[in-house]
Formats: sequence, structure tokens, C-alpha cells
Amino acid sequence: MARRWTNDLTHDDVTPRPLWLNRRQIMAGMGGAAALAATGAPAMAQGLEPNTLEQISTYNNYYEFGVGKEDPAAYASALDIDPWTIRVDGMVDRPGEYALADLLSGLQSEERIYRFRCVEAWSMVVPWNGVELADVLDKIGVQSGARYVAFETVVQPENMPGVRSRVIPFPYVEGLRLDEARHPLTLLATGIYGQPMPKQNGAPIRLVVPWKYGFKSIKSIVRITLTDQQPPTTWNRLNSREYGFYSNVNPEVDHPRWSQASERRIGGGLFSRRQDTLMFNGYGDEVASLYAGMDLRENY
Ligand SMILES: Nc1nc2c(c(=O)[nH]1)N[C@H]1C(S)=C(S)[C@@H](COP(=O)(O)O)O[C@H]1N2
Ligand SMILES: [Mo]
Repeated sequence: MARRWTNDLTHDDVTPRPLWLNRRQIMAGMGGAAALAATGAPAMAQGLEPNTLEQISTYNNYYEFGVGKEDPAAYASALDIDPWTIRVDGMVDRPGEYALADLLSGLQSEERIYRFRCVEAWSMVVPWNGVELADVLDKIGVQSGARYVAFETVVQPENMPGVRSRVIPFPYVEGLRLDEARHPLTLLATGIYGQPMPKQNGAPIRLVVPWKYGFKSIKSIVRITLTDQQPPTTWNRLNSREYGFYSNVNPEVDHPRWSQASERRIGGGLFSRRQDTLMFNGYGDEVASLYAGMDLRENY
């Protein structure tokens, strides 16, 4: 079993009770926009209050269904997820076509409340359910020369309007260095709020790498490949100057077209202040050592 990571965000602790009370009391004592502006800021600055399932499943990026934030919720119901098979290949001891249930059988399911930061500078907090990717890697048996894990999303042209109109090249592909993939924070998520993953969020199984920009968290995975070469990734292929392989959340390295120093919290309300973006999205204590000695500006 992988080394377990102890969640710092739980349903009881995400927003410390005194903060909640304080915010409510302040809200009660003030009116309208001024109250929201004044009180939204300190509570939201914590960045730890989970978004609602409604918010998480109606504002999405899933280009296979279109480029609009509302397209996935509108069209993803057509995604065919039963049966679901994942092809495991490359430098592994036990390659093959795995039924999803077989790949996950015997693995410990976890709930993880993570910050989620899109490269477009919006963010949410999502309570995921899933397994540690490390446990899946142990199950398939990573061979000694492997250094990277590559992932691929399903392509169902008949069900995916964005694929039919070729808004970007498909299949969507992503990858992690093996030590990133093995990190206990890295999940293969199968649900949100204890419910099966909504199709628009990447049913039936998607990656979640909370210290990286959201596009690394590839949806609806049908292939996992172990390799000794850094694998191509969709956004890096499209624009390597704007989207690097690592794409760690970093408020000090701006996107060429916008600042990454702050973010808009989805559901924060019309008058809420933008919140500061945290180094490694707030997971620096856990993951900074993975990048020791690396120039994070070069390796964006
Ligand atoms: N296959 C696939 N995976 C994808 C994307 C996509 O377009 N296609 N978008 C990425 C981007 S840019 C983000 S921000 C997240 C959004 O995940 P969410 O809709 O669950 O919030 O999914 C990522 N994974
Ligand atoms: Mo994103």
C-alpha cells in the first residue's frame, strides 16, 4: 500500500467553526453588497470551503463536448461509460485490457477535499472520491526503467460534439513524471461528494493532481502507459510557450497572457475579492521536494 496522506481538509474542518460563525455574525450585522464584499474576502481567502455539486458539475472544461463552460453539462450525458475498459501498456509487469472494476478491486477508496486551480485563473474546492494512483501502479507492476506515466481520454465521436468539430486534436493526452504519479496526493477519482463521477467531470475515472493546473487532470481515462520518455501532452503540443509539461500552480510565474498571482473562486459571489493563488496550490509542504534543484521558471 502507498504511504497514506492525511487529509488536511475534512468536511468538519474545512472552514473552522469560529470563522463560519464570525462570518455569519458579520453578515447578519451588515447589509447587501457591502457585507458580501467585506466578509467574502477573509473566509474565501482560506480557500477551503467546498463548492456545491451543482457548481462543480455545471462549470466545466471538457473540450470533447465543446469549448463553453456549459457545454459539458449540456452534452456529456451521451458519454457511454458502461462497460469501461482501460488499456494498460508499456513498461509494466501486468499489461492488458482491464475492466474498470478489476483495476480498482481491493484498493482503498479515499475521500480527499482538494483545491482545484484552472490555468485560466479560476478555482474551486472539490471533495473527490477515488484511489491513490500509486496503488494502481503497484497493481500493474511498474518496471524499473519506467520514468513517466502517460494517460489518454476516450474518443467517442458519435457522442462528442467537440470531437466531431475538432476544436483541438483528440485523443486528449496527459502525463506525469513517475514520482509525481506515485505521490500520495495524486488520485484516480471515481466520484464527487460520495456519488459516481458526473460525466461532465470525467466519468467514470479521471486523474486529480491538486498542485498542478487543472488541465493536467485528464478525464475519462481509457489508457495508462508506463514509459521511459516524457510523453506528449495536449496543451503543450498546442502551445508549448504557454503550457509546459509540469504546469505546477505557481503565483510567481505568469501565463504569457495573464497573471497567475490570484484567482476567482467559483461560487464566491459577484462581489467577492479575488483570492491569492498559493504556491503549488497550497500543497508545497507535500510536493516542493519533488522539484528540489529545478528552476520552476524554466520548467513551467
Ligand atoms: N479529456 C479532457 N480532460 C480534461 C479537459 C478536457 O478538455 N478534456 N480539460 C481540463 C481542464 S482545462 C480542466 S480545468 C479540468 C476541469 O475539470 P472539471 O470540469 O472537473 O472542473 O479538466 C481537465 N481535463
Ligand atoms: Mo483548465
